[in-house]
Amino acid sequence: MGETMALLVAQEPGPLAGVQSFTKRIAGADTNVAIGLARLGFKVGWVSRLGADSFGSYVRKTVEAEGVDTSQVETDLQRSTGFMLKSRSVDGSDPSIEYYRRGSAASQLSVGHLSTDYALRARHVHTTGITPALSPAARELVAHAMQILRAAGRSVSFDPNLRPSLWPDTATMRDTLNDLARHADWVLPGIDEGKLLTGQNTPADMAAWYLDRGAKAVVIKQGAQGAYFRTAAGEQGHVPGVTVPVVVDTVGAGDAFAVGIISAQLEGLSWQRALRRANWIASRALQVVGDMEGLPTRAELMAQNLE
Ligand code: KDG
Repeated sequence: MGETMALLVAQEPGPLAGVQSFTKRIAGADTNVAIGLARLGFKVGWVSRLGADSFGSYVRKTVEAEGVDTSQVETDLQRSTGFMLKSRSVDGSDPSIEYYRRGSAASQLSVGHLSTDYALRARHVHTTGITPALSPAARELVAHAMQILRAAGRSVSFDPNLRPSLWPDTATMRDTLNDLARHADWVLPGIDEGKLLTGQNTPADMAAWYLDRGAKAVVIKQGAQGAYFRTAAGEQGHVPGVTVPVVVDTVGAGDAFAVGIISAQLEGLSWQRALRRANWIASRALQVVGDMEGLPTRAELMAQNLE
């Protein structure tokens, strides 16, 4: 659940103000994960809101074409679909981003948008730290979804996905996200996010911090270095990253990683294998300009023989 926007990616490198041509795509952490899981053959639904505008129908059609159920995506006749601009990076550094999403249709998401019946048809819910940044009502929706799914014995994953520009200040972002993380089974921060959120310096200490607060497993993403995991059952390990010839765009790699973790866990694989799969899927996302174009199909995943 959460906001998906139209994305205008610069066709040429350089500061956004000087760019003349953009390519249209979609962007949204939640649909990146939903689409990744759908490509691997999972049945996935997305809960959201879109404006009654061309960006809205573009987003809806793109997500639907991937096989994700959009029956719970409401159309708002008054508010617009958000959109964002993304620059073209040439050296693998993070691109610059400009949001046009304040007051968007999705910013009005609230508890009332989640049908309990629909939610409880799911085995798993994935949430990110972006949706709770949209508005207090959207924050409540995320907490509610996590709570009802967890109470029903389903699994819940949470990627803090820090977007400081969407929060009033760092302390609010940190406290709100740590509060939400208490409802998650699997917490998936990047190493820099983990430092900021927990105040700990090592992946092991960051993981312990979340395990002490109720998580069943914590995976710390370490970029090119791979990822570290630790579980409440006492398992831990590090899986090295996958080297890529050239990093085209880093945005979406964390979502691709989540696709690997969630799919592998729902298939009953070990954490070690889940991280191996996640690292590989994330490495694909790094090699394309869009946020979700690199996500593999089941056949592409099988061809890797990652087991
Ligand atoms: O994780 C990648 C997404 O966050 C991206 O597709 C959209 O940057 C985005 C945002 O803030 O919603």
